[in-house]
Amino acid sequence: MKITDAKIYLNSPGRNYLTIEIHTDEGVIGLGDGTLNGRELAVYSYLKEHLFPSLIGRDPFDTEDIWNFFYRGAYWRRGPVTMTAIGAIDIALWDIKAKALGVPLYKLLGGSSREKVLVYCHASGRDTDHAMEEVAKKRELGYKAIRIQSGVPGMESIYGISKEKDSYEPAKKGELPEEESWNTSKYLNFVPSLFQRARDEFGYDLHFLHDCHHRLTPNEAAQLGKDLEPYKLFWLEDTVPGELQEGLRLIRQRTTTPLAIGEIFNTVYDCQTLITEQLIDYLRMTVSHSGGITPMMKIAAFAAIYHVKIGMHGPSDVSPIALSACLHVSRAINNLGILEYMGYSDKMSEAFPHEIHYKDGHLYTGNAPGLGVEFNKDFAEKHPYQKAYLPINRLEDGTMFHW
Ligand code: GCO
Ligand code: MG
Repeated sequence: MKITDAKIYLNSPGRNYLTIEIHTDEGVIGLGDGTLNGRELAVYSYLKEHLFPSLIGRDPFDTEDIWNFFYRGAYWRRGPVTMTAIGAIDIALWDIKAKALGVPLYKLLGGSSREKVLVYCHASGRDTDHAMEEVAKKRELGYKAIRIQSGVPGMESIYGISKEKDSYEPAKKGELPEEESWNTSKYLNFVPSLFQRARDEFGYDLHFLHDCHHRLTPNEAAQLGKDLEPYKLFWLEDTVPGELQEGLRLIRQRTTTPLAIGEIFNTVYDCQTLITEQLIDYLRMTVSHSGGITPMMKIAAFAAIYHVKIGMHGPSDVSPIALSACLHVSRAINNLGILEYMGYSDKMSEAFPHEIHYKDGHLYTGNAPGLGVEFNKDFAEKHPYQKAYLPINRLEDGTMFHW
């Protein structure tokens, strides 16, 4: 089998998604997702100008060599743009392999370790009362694990909360990023009361999660982790910025609240210390931003040796193509923790008809060969790309801060 063509599409059926198709001489077409929220055009040109030309004539079954060709062969390694571009191609090649062999993708990744994959959804409230209403709604839908975010008294805006809607999409359309502001003390004083209320109202049967979105120092994170210990979180996510792996050592020594991090990592070199020193409980790297299925399977196996479980990032800023790749990997690996799932609108499912199926707190793959996702180009092309950016964040005195 030989690759004959590679095509790229950037559409916005609700939000911007970058989709690729890899064509073969046997008529099998593989789909990949290269969406990188707010940086889509950089991935677009990296793929089109620098990677696609080298694909033509290659055997799509040679995923290991093709991956290494793009990773090692560029000389300039790593980084979210590069790794997301390589990831899109790798996902599409695995889709081709599974389609050509007539099996769902997980069958090529070690087969089924479980029939269904535990997922967590989001409950986002403008204040505690609203957050509790959202938790109740999600529990009604059968979710067993719920991430709770809430507006904080005295703060204008915060990660995870939309002023207008119950759901939250962080990227805002426009030519420039929006600005938010932040106050760590107000946040730290508030969050424990949110989870106390959640446990008082819902008991201990549901799993609760929380995302700090990289805004704390290690000591602040340790304080929060200790304050939250009575409420038995499933995990506390992204406490500190992810670049400094040693930071997690300080947090780990001081709290037993389980720690998760990794959505902005793109190679194993972002987390090898976190894994080998067992500084985290859950690694949140996602397939498309980490160079694809080829490296993700290796990273999962490496993490398994050190008792670290995989809890992949799967928000709506990956399309159903990448989410399906995460789902098949999650079904196959032994050390699954959980998978993030926000669902897709009807419009999105029309653009990407898919077999991903939610029931009673879990996601199911289908049995179609490959990823089980299609791309409805005609529909998607009616919704052209619109520039959108993630916000930036400043402290209340104007100092530039982490978003
Ligand atoms: C999560 C993430 C997202 C990110 C988003 C940025 O845990 O789902 O933190 O909400 O903010 O992926 O594009
Ligand atoms: Mg997060």
